[in-house]
Amino acid sequence: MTIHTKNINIEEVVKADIAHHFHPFTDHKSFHAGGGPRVITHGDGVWLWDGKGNKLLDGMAGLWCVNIGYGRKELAEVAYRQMQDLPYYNTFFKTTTLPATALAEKISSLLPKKFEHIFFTNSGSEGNDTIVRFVRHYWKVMGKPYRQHFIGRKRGYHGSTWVAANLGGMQGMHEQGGNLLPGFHHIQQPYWYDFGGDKAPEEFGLEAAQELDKKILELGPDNVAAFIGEPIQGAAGVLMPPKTYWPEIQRICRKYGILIISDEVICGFGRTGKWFGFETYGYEPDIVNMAKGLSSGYLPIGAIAFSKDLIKPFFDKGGEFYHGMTYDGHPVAAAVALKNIEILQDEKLVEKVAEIGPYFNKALASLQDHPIVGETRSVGLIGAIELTKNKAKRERFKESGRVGTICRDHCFNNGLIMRACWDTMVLAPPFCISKKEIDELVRLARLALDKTYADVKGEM
Ligand code: PXG
Repeated sequence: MTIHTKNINIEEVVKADIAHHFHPFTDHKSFHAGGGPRVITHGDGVWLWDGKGNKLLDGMAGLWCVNIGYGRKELAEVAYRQMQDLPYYNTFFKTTTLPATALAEKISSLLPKKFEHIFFTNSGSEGNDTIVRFVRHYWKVMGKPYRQHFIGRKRGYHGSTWVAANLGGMQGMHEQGGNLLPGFHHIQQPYWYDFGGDKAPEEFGLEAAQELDKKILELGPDNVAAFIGEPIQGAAGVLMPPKTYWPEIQRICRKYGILIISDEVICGFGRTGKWFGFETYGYEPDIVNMAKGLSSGYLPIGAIAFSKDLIKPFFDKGGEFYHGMTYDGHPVAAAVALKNIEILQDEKLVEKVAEIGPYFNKALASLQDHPIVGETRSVGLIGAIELTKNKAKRERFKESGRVGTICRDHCFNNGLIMRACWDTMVLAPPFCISKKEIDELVRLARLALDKTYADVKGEM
């Protein structure tokens, strides 16, 4: 491994970072008071190293994206070759490059037959912005310009650009950026742990889906353009809907002729043990948004699949979709994504996620005896651990997010990266994780839970 950190003074890097780097999703006061960033220098498989030489098990695959794991030289080699052949050309104005076309064909081959066409973006947020423009324009082309409204879920995460943030249901984000945009609505999430009470999860799933029916009737069915959902709500805390939820959502959308958008930015490309989350949850969307796992995060690239029914009017009627970003289908990112998919296929990594999923589930379930663990859940290689004050009542600690942050910090200090979404600890390790590494992950998680318990015992 070539690691270019030998001659680097990490203290200098930290100083420079504090002086010049304005970070996303970071509390700036505690960032400065806490001594600045942890500098991640290199990675291999499921492991990362920081500038102080600490080795960390990355239970989050970066930000839910490094699915094939760190240190895959093949991707670097493909990028190097493509940069020499053609570092950039655009896909506007009836032009393409070899990797962009090959990737569109490849993504289409992984999806149900009706998804023949792929639009490229550079991130999940751009994908969702693109989808909103496309869908509203589509309905106009179809002679129904009044179909303007989008329905998503509370705490749904669809990105950080302003349209994507409106599409999502994160209150904290809505409070920053001025007036909310018109036409975006959010229904309760199908989160049995918090909202299910004494109901069986399946019954609760059906009930949660009825929220959509109610919202559609409130807005007027003809005014609704689309429903958007993540198969599993990732950033909300890996909220896995009961099995009954998505088929009922699909039934309701079909009843009113409303489009279904599956935001597969986290679930896509194998995370749940199938290529796409909609396969795991038994529904078929009209539009699929993808990013993250498409390139395993090695380079930024996103993609949207539109069903042929949505594309056809554009072919029939002509006219431009006045939309596109300079780097759509960037040849180097596309070449890397193609290689990433080739690795997923050749090494049968999606099948591996399905195979190791039950082991991961059982390993997480072994934490259920812990006094502050209220529930563990997972599918494939995405999971969560609920922190609770009272197991039987599924009671939350005071000040949402405080105990989760304590636990996250203990994890970090113990050599495990596990994220906290409020007081839900979440995990999405790289697909190359071994059973031995899962055991180690759970051992480190238990250690952090023990330390967290010691900190908050007095409140229980
Ligand atoms: N949709 C979903 C479902 C996502 O999870 C996006 C869209 C936006 O993608 P980009 O590439 O624009 O970031 C995401 C991104 C977190 C966290 O804290 C989650 C994401 C991004 C950053 C942080 O869990 N998801």
